Amino acid sequence: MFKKILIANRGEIAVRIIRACREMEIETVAVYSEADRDALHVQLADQAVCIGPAAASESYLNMERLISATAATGAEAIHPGFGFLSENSKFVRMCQKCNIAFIGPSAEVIERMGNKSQARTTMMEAGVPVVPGTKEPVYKWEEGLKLAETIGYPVIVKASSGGGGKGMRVVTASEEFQKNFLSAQIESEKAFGDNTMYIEKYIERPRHIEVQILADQHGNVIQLGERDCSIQRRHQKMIEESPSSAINEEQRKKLGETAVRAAKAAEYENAGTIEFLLDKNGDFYFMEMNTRIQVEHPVTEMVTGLDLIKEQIAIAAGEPLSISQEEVTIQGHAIECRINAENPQKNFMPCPGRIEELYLPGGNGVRIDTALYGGYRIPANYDSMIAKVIVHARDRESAIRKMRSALGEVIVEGIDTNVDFQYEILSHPDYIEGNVTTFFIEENFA
Ligand code: MV4
Repeated sequence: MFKKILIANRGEIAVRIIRACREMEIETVAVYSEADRDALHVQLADQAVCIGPAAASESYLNMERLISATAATGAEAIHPGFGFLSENSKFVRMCQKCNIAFIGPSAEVIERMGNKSQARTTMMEAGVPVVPGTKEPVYKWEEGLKLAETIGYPVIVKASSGGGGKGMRVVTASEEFQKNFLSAQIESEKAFGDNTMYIEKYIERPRHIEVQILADQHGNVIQLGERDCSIQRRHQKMIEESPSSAINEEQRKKLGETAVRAAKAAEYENAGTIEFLLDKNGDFYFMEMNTRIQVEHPVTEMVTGLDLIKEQIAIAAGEPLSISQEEVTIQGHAIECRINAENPQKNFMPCPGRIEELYLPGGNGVRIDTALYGGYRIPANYDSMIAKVIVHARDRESAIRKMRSALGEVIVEGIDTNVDFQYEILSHPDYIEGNVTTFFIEENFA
């Protein structure tokens, strides 16, 4: 096992990783920017290294400085968390060259799944259901138009390098195709330096359902059930839960088996997520694979009793998975609400600042993942997510009640948060009934 790990991240996920390391008796090295001198992860780690100015590009995204900090402190591995360099194959290669273990999949797998058009082809060939659409990448709108006619409108044009909604356009009729294809392509060229596109049938009012995967270096691949992440706004998830109320046991079994098949086709290693779209007929289709630990991993931890960060570290150290598929059980229901420093009344404008007063709930089945403390000043340079409230109860209704109770106790003074907005969602009859799609927020809280 590793003796020392460097955590190339900040905020609640850095704290989460430090805690897992401490339980495993692994020493930790935090890195921080000049804006993060007072951050909690710096105080909790065994060692801390300043890696540059506030701008992420000069600190948390600066590969050379991260590698130097790893070498200087004698850490043997880097945990990237999520965001920042977590899905950067160049960084993985750099780690490899420097004899540092990257806690995540190989550079090749990151590239194979990062190219969404290639990922689609890989899945088609493995017999994983994908949305009807193109097999080969599309570069010219004329070529795309012909394919769109055979797929049938509405279609969705997507950038191969995309994700998170960038370089994506819905097209409802032939006359609209050219301009939408070209604007998606130009956006992709600008954002990713890649003009490779693909086209799919547009699934109307879908649900977003994803399956957690663990794969070790010994060929063991297991799935830990699904998460329903349909409650999101502008491609930012807000509430995630497990299991999904939208599928039955038969669909769940098929979904899990499909996810394992997908991970094997990708030759995956470490923790990963297979994302699916679920349509109104109950059919699901592969959408993308995420090659990192995700923000919402705690809901899977709550229903399985596993520690996904510890599993990630053990996998990277060459150990076998701690459990087999047969030993995995899903117990009860878990929900996560992301708490952001933002103002829902002002179009969710970010609201950094000093935490003047802080009280966070606890109690039976309530978990808080955060790096907040009273008096802490939230810097304006990074993501606005400041805490995750996760609850676990015997069933969905009890979990919703527990979440409302927990959110009702939260006190964060000095900044605006989305806590009340989250409470409103949890009180909405359609949410309570499980009658939601990825357009729930837009349709109900506009
Ligand atoms: C789709 C889709 C409908 N049909 N693909 C959005 C982000 C990107 N990862 C893929 N996305 C979508 N792809 C087809 N063929 C609808 C979406 C989509 C969506 C997906 C998941 C969660 C929220 C979403 C919000 C709007 C659109």
